[in-house]
Amino acid sequence: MQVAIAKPTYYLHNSRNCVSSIAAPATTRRRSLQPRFSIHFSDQTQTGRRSGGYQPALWDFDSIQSLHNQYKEEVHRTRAQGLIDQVKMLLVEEMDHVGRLELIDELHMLGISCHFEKEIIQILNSIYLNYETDQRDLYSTSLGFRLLRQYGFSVSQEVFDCFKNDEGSGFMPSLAQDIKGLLQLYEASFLLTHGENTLELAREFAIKFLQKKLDDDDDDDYLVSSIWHALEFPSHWRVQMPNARSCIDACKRRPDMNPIVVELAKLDINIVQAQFQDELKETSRWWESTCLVQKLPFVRDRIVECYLWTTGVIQRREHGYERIMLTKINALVTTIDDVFDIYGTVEELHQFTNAIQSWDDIESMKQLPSYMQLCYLALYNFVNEMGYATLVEKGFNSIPYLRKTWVDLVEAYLIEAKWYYSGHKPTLEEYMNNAWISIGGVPILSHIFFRLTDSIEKEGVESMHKYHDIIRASCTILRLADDMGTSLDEVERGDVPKSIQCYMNKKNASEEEAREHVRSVMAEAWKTMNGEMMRAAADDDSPLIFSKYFVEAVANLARMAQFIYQDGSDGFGMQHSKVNKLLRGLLFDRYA
Ligand code: 0FV
Ligand code: MN
Ligand code: MN
Ligand code: MN
Ligand code: MN
Repeated sequence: MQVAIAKPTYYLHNSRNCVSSIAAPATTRRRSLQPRFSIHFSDQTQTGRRSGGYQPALWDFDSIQSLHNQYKEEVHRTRAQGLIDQVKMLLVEEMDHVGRLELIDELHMLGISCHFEKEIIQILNSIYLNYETDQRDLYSTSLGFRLLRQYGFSVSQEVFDCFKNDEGSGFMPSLAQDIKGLLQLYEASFLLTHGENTLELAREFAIKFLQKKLDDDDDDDYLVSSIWHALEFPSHWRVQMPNARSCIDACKRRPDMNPIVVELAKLDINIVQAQFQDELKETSRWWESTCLVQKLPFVRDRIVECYLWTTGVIQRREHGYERIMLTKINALVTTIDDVFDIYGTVEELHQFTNAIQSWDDIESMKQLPSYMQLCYLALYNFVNEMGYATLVEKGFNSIPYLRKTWVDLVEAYLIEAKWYYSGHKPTLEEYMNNAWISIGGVPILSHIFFRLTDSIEKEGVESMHKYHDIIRASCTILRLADDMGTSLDEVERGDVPKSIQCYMNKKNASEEEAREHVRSVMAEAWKTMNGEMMRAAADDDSPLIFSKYFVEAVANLARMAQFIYQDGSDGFGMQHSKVNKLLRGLLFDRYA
C-alpha cells in the first residue's frame, strides 16, 4: 500500500507564553513553498520502518521571518560604544591585580570580553611576567592560573605546590576554610592536561569541601549560588553567549558589581540578539527552500535548535556567515542521520552510501529512491557552494577534503545500521572507534576549518583530515554527551547499543555506573583538548597548525554538546525545557 504523507501544517505552539516576542497570529499557516511533485512513502507497518517520535518544530517559518528587532538601530550601537569606552577606563584604572583578574573573568562570563581583547591580553601579559615568583593566596593564584591558561600563557601546575601538605600527597587541611579560594581552585583544575596530577588532586580536594559547604549551609547568598553553578558546570566547559543571560541575572545579585559593566552586558545581549535573528532568518529561508521537511516528514525539523548550536560554537560576532553555514551543516547531518537511524531500509542505505562515495556520479544517484535523491542533492549542492566560496576567497579547492568527511560519516552510519540489523552488540571500544565519527563532528569541523583558517597550508589541511587528536577529542565529547542525552530513547526506538549500553553489557554494570564511566572518558578527552589548546595559543616560534579561532570552535563544539545534553536529557531532538527556555532568552526575548 502506498500512502501519501500529508504535509503537516505547523502552528506556532503556545505563542503567548512560549515565544513572547514572536508576534505571529496563531492562525498563520506555514507558508508553503509548495511541493512540485509528490513522493509516496511506503506504509510503516508493512516495511517495518521506524518512527523518530520527534515533535514538530516549535517555531514556524512565518513567525521567524516576521521577527523585528529595534536593536539594529544605530543609536544602540552608539550607546554601547560609550559604555565600552567606560569599561576600558575601568580596566586601566588604579586597580590591584586581583581586581583586574576578576573583571576579566566577569567580562568573559557576561559574553562581552570580545570588546576588550587587546586590553585583556595587555593586562595578562603584565601579570604573567611575575606570576610564577610572586607570593599569592589560593584565590588569586587559582584565578590567575585559569585566566592565563585560557588566554594561552604557559603556566605550570607547580604554582600550586606551595599549597600542598608536607608529604605532597594532598592539599593543606587549613585551606578547607577558604571557600572563595577553593572555588577558584576547582575552576582552575579544569584546565589540566594529561599527567597533571596536582590539578587532579586539586579538583578532588576542592569538590570535597565545596560540597560540604553546600551541605552545611543553606544561605542563598551569592557565594553559595556560585558554588552550585560551578559544580553543575565549571566555567571552562561553559559556552559564552548561550550562558551570558543567566550570568547577567547572577551578577545583578552581586552587591559589589559594577553597574556600568552590567548595563553594557544587558545592552550588548540585545544587540547580539538582533544580529542572531537576522542570521536565523536567513538559515530558515534556506531550510524552507530545501523542502526536506515536507518531503521527508520523518526527519527532525529543528532549524532553530540547529542555529542555537552555532551561537555557542562560533562565538565571534563577525563570523555570521560561518554560523549560517554551520546551521545548514547541522540540519543536513541530522536529516541524513534520521534517514539512517529511522527511515531507510538496509538496501537503500547501501545505495545512499554508494552514491556519496561516488560523489558526482549521476548514475548512482539515479538508483536512489526519490527521498534519498533530495538528501543527496541538498548535500551535494551545499558542499559545492562552500567549496566554491573557499576557492574564490582563498584559492584552495577544499571539495575533495569536505567530501572525504561526508564519506567517512555515511560509512560510519552504515556500520551502525548493519550492526543494528544483524543484532550485533559491539564492545565499548569497537563502538567508540566508529561512534566518534558517526556523531557528525568531522564534516562540521572540516567546513569550519576552511572558513576559519586565513592562509590554508598543506600541514593544517592534512592534520585536520587525518583527524588530529584535538578533532578526535572534540568529536568524542560530542558523541558521549549525545549518548548521555539520547541513547535511552534511541535504544527503545530500535538502534545499536550506545556507549552507556555497551559498557553495561560488558561490565554487567548499572546505568549509573556506566554514566560515571562515560563522564570519566569525557574528562580524559578534555585533557587532550586542553593540551592542544595550550599548544595552539602558545606564543612561541613553533608554527601553528590550527588558527586560534578554529581551535576555539573545536573546543566549543564539545562545550555546546555538554550544554545541550546537560542533565542527560535531549535538549535538541526532544526540545527539553531547560534548553528551550534558554533558547528563547538568547534568540527571541529581549533582555529588559
Ligand atoms: C545528534 O542526533 C544530533 F542531532 C546532534 C548532535 C545535534 C545536531 C548538531 C550536530 C550535528 C552537531 P542523534 O542523537 O540522533 O545522533 P546519533 O549519532 O546518536 O544517531
Ligand atoms: Mn557563565
Ligand atoms: Mn540518530
Ligand atoms: Mn545515528
Ligand atoms: Mn544519539
